Amino acid sequence: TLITGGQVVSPQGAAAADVLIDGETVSAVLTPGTAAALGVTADRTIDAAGKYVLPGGIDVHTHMDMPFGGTFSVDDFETGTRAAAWGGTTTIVDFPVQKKGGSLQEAVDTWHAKAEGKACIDYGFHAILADVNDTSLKEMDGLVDQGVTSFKLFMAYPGVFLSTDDQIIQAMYRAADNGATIMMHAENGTAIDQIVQRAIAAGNTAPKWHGLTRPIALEAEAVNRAAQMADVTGAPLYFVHLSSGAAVDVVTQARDAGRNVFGETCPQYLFLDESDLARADFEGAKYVCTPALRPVEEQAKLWRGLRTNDLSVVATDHCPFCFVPDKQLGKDDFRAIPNGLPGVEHRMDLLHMGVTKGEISLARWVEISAATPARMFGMYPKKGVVAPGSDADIVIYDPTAKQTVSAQTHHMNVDYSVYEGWEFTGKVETVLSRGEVVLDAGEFTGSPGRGKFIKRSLSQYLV
Ligand code: DUC
Ligand code: ZN
Ligand code: ZN
Ligand code: ZN
Repeated sequence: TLITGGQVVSPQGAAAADVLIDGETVSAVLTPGTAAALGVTADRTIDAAGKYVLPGGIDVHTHMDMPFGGTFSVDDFETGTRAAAWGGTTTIVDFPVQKKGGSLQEAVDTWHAKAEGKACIDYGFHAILADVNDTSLKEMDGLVDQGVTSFKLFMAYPGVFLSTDDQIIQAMYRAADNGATIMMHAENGTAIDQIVQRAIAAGNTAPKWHGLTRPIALEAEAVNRAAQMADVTGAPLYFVHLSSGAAVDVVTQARDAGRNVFGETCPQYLFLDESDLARADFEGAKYVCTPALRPVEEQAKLWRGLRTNDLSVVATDHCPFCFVPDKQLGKDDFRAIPNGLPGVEHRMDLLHMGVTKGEISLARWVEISAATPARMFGMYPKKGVVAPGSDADIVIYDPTAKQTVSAQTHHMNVDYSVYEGWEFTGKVETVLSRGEVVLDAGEFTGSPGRGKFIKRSLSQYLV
C-alpha cells in the first residue's frame, strides 16, 4: 500500500511525504512523488492529498467490560475497539481488575479472555492492584515479564479499590525495583466519603452533589502525597485523569525537581464542566465521572499543562454506562450512579479542536495522543510513529471535513453522548491497523479478533 500526497505529522511537525507499507509495517517514508522512480509498485494507492497522515491514536486509559457499581461498563472489547477505530484510535490499554482476595494473574487472564476473539485493534493491559498484599506484590514482577508493565492504585473508593499509604508505599518500592510504572487515581477517598455522608444526611442526593462532595483540594492533596511517596521510593509515577489546575501544579513542582512524575488528563476535563452535572431531569447523571467535572476555569489550566508538558498524555478513561438503565440506579442517590463517561470514539477529534482553537499545536496533538503514550508505556517505536519498521497503524485525517456528534450515529454501545450535537471540524477518513484498512470512507472493514495483545516494555521515559 502506498499513501500519497499527505502531510505526515509527528511531534517534530508536519512534512509532505508518501508512506509505503509492506504487510503489517511501514517500509519507507518517501519524498513525495518519488516512489515510481525508485521502482516501487503498490497494489493499492491511497490518495491523502490535503489530509494528515497520523500515527494511529493510542488511548492508554479505557475500561471495557468492567464490573463497577453492580453493573458492567457497556462497551466490550468488540464494540469498544471498533468505536475507537472509528475515532482514529488504533491501540488501547485497558485495566484488568484484581478482585479482593484474588490474584493479579487471575485478573490479567480474565482480561485476556475478554479481549481475545473480540478486539478489532491492538491492545495492552495495565493491572489494577485492588488488594496489595505479599502475594500480589510478588506477582508484579511476573506480570512485568508478561508485558504488563504498569500498575494502577487508587487513593479513592474506600472498601472497593482504595489502597492505604502503607500499601501504596510497598507497591512503589516493588515498582522501583522491577522498573514498572505506578499509575495513581489520586483523590483522598476516605475524606471524600465523609463529605458524601454529610451531603446525604442533609438530603442532597442529586447528581450535582457527586461533584460538590469531591473538592479539588482533596485531589491536589492526594497528588502531593503520592508524589512524595514516589520521591521516597524512587518509583516512576503517572497520575491518571488529572482534572484541576491545583493537581497539575503539584505535578509541575515534581517535574521541575527532575522526578519521574507524569500527568494525564482526559477530554471531558478539557471540554465539559460542573454545570453539566447540574443539568435538569437527572440528565446530570450522564456526566458523573470520577474525578468529577470541575468549574469551567479549570479547563484553561489543563490546556496550559498540556502545552508545558506538565500534562504529557490525553486518554479517555472511557467507562460507558447507559443512561437507561445503568445511570438510573442512582435516581434517588448520586452514590449509586455508576461512575464513568463514554469517550473512546471522540478523543482525536476533540483534541484536533484544541488545535483549531489554538490551544495546542498540530505536532503536540500527535505527541499527546500517540507518540508520548507509546513511549510512556513501552510500545515505541512499534506504535506511536509513522516510520520504517513501525506497525502500519495509520490514520488519514481530513482537517476540513465537518461532522456532528450524536448518540444516534456514534459507534459506542451507549444510549447517549456527552457531546450530543457538537460540531467538529476534522474527521477520520481512513484507518489502517497493522497495514490492514479497517475503516474507509464511512465503512468499517476490520473484524473482531484481529487485534493482538501488545507485550509492553518498561516506560521509555525514565531517567
Ligand atoms: N472513574 C470513572 O469515572 N470511572 C471508572 C473509575 C474511575 O476512576
Ligand atoms: Zn480512576
Ligand atoms: Zn479509569
Ligand atoms: Zn477513572
